[in-house]
Amino acid sequence: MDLSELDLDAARAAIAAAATADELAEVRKRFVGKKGAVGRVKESIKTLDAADRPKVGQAVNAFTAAVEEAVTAREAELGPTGPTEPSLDLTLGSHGRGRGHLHLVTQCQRELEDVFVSLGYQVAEGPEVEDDWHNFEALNFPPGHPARAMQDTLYVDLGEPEQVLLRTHTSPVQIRLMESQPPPIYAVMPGRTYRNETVDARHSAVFHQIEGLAVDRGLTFGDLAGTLETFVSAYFGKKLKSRLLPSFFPFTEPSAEFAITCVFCDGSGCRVCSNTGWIELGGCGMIDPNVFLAVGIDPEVYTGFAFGFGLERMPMLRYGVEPIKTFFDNDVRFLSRY
Ligand code: FA5
Repeated sequence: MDLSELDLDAARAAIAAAATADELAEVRKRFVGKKGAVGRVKESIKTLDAADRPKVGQAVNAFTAAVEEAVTAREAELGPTGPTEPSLDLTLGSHGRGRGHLHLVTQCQRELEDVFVSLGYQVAEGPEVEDDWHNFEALNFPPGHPARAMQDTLYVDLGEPEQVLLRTHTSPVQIRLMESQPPPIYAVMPGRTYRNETVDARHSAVFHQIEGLAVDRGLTFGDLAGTLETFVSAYFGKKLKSRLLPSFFPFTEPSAEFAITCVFCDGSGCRVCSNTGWIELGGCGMIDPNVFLAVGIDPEVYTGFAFGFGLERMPMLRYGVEPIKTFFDNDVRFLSRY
């Protein structure tokens, strides 16, 4: 872990020296990009003791915010195309050359990753084409288990029949993490997921989830509820009403469903929430001992919790975007608005 990489004076000097928008974008990447200083420090957070992670996470967030602020100020000085030599202006009409920006789902993903990094979590990813072991069996869905029918699976025509599939949720990344590192583990795992599902106002066949996993000694359902509250209020503010209801997932026991009041009807019932007044954000629960046994973790020593939330549903509720297909239509009016 080399915190000297987060050198704000050096970043500010480089930003001030950038003479064009392209140079500025390069400098930004060098300091806060995935492969830049921030990316490297975030990557090495997982090597730290759990107790040291929040401090480093907060340092990363403070550094990122200060660099972004300096970049925005420099962008304003340079203008959209950088300083220009006096020349003949051949621009037609008043259409400027707009800059692109991150998609709303990516913005939401990054915002949530930052919340969890500041809680000491690592960010991990897994493959979208999965095998049956990671997507189902290690998660305590044995072959023929009726709960498999809850996830309308799209199979890939590879290898043995029905052994390779497009992952139906981000939970297989939990298995990959637990197979590859010993506890304590605190991780979030965002990514794209696929289901052979009928599209409606809040369901899509391709969507994103963000998974959370914590494995340590002595974790309880109270830790899970507190973590959910922290991240939901960080994204939505404290105003929304939420509820946890008993539910079932083969890989958690007890399991719960987390929902917040439908913002489209204020809880009175509408098309988007199927007249229930609530929109489910995700499922959660305490890791089932069978899952620990499948990955070689001793359930007598460790406990853990996990959750998996639909990513699109968060900006849907924060900004009142519906139906969910709006996120995938690529209508430039939607893209440029958020
Ligand atoms: C799961 O996918 C579990 N893996 C969640 C979980 C993780 C439970 C860890 C316990 C521990 P579920 O099928 O309910 O659960 O999906 C979770 C969330 O994904 C839903 O609440 C919803 O917000 C989102 N989601 C599910 N299907 C769709 C869909 N077709 N379109 C958009 N979002 C969806």
